[in-house]
Amino acid sequence: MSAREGAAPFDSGRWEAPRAADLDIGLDPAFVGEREAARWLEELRSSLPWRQESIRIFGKTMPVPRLQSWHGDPGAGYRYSGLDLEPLPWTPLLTEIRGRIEAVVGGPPFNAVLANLYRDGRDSMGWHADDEPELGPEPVIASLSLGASRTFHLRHRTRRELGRLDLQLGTGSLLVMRGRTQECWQHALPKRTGRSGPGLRINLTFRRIILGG
Ligand SMILES: O=C(O)CCC(=O)C(=O)O
Ligand SMILES: [Mn+2]
Repeated sequence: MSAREGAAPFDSGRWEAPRAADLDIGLDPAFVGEREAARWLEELRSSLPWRQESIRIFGKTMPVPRLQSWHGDPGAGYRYSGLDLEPLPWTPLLTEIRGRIEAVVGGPPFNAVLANLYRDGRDSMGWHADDEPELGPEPVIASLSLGASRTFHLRHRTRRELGRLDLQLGTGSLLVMRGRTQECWQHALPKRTGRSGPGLRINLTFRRIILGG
């Protein structure tokens, strides 16, 4: 874990903090209770203007396998996998959730959030890191999961002998990634199919965009 000024270590009773080289993550599996998580899930599902974006991969335009909504302070624009996303305004619920997360994460305020909606187990996110230049060095990403539990994979970019780390992101869980995690590791949310595949899940990743960059 990189000990940086202002970042409390992930070692209180709240956090599970798997240790590996260049990894600085903490998971609170019960950041909010099930009832509140269910209420947030339903309100976000029904009120955010969910869109299915397209990205260009190897010259082909493909819809991303999930729905998204990008919110933030004015000017907190963001390029994501070749997409230019201008932020929509904060909603009262997103502002409330942001405050609750900032109270346990500390550090400067988050100024943007990417909301992802996974309709079922066929929706997914491929291997990537949240390492866009507008996030600056050693970004802090706080990721809240609501609804169906999904497996979250992590792998080191160069040291494949470290193997894959699998985290279960259940409803109401909060995953914080910081330090060199984005620089050195990638993460993914694989499809999970099968007869009793997972249902609806919403994930909110709060970020700090460096404005005017
Ligand atoms: O849905 C998740 O848990 C992952 C989301 C993610 O990695 C992202 O939005 O960059
Ligand atoms: Mn990510």
